[in-house]
Amino acid sequence: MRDLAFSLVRVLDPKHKAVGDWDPKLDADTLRTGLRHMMLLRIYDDRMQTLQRTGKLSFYMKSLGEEAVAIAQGMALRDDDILFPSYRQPGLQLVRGRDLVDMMCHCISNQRDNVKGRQMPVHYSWREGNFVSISSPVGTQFPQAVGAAMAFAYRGEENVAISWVGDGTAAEGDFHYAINFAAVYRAPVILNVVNNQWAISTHMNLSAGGSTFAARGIAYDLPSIRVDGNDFLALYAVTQWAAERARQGLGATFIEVLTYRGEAHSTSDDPTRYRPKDEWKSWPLGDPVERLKAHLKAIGEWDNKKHKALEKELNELVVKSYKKAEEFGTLDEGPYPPASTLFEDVYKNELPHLRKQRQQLGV
Ligand SMILES: Cc1ncc(C[n+]2csc(CCOP(=O)(O)OP(=O)(O)O)c2C)c(N)n1
Ligand SMILES: [Mg+2]
Repeated sequence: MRDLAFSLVRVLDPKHKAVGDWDPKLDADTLRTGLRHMMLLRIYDDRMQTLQRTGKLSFYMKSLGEEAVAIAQGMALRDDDILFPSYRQPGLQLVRGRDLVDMMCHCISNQRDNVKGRQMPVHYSWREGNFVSISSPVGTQFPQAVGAAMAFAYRGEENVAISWVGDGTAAEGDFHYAINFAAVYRAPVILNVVNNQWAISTHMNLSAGGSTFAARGIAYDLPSIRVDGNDFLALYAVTQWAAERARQGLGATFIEVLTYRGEAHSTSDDPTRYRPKDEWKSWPLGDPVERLKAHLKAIGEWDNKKHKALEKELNELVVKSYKKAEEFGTLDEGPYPPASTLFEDVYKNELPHLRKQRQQLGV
């Protein structure tokens, strides 16, 4: 399979038909579900970014242009497979049916925030969905996913662990520790590098080292595949293949997901300082939402009227969810989680210096 690390797996052709060996042959309902999740993610992102700009959230990060990554890859897995995402795959929660109100309460850091205001917005955590907390230091999730996969294997369980890091993060030590252990122990894990061309303002040329990211997996003797990250069907097929391999005890797969970060890195970034405005509209691999929509239309399973109606429905859902979320507190006025929660949930027994700090706070 060596060539797969240097080429590009694609299923959707220029006429929006599904072609080739990798066609996962999904039924129209599954495709429509994928489209719905991707559209919801985009609408949710737009609304949340606007709320940040009007002072209702402290910070936000969009997934624009990368919606297929979390949605297609998430849909190709089982709900009991464990997810170790970066901040760029919040869409996994939509696949697993998380309540939008809970996601919003987390971003506002209000009383219903399940991480009690201790994390930055977009650093979701959702135990019931097997969605492991996002960590700000990039890359820590990669070795954690390998460890979780090794635990599944020791216990004789069929589950798979999956993780994502960015192109910039692939220059971290954690990346190499993870793929080394994944290969040596044949861990049932899927390790993805989402090459969205940018690490904040640093272009991926500075971390790629002149070859593809997928090529790195070969050095570790891992099956390594480079896939079109804006092609819902290709992403689904490659992930399904990797998950089946892992479940059969054949070990880890390494995937480079080729895509483009459509928006700023975060609300603290201004990309017009380092790249042309709207550059993502010229990305040769197109827009993942538009491509799946065009495919559904090409096979006679979708039309513009249905699309408009769905857009309206999802817009209303997001607006309604935000109104509900605000009932549990706003960034400006609270109520917030009580200060005493700062000292809970980490240590089983209170440590002396923390007791002192808690007493100083008077909580
Ligand atoms: C260990 C560490 N170093 C630096 C940072 C600051 N930082 C946050 S995101 C980021 C860029 C990551 O880029 P990439 O891995 O390509 O992911 P993307 O944002 O493109 O999804 C950097 C440098 C950090 N959070 N953690
Ligand atoms: Mg990147």
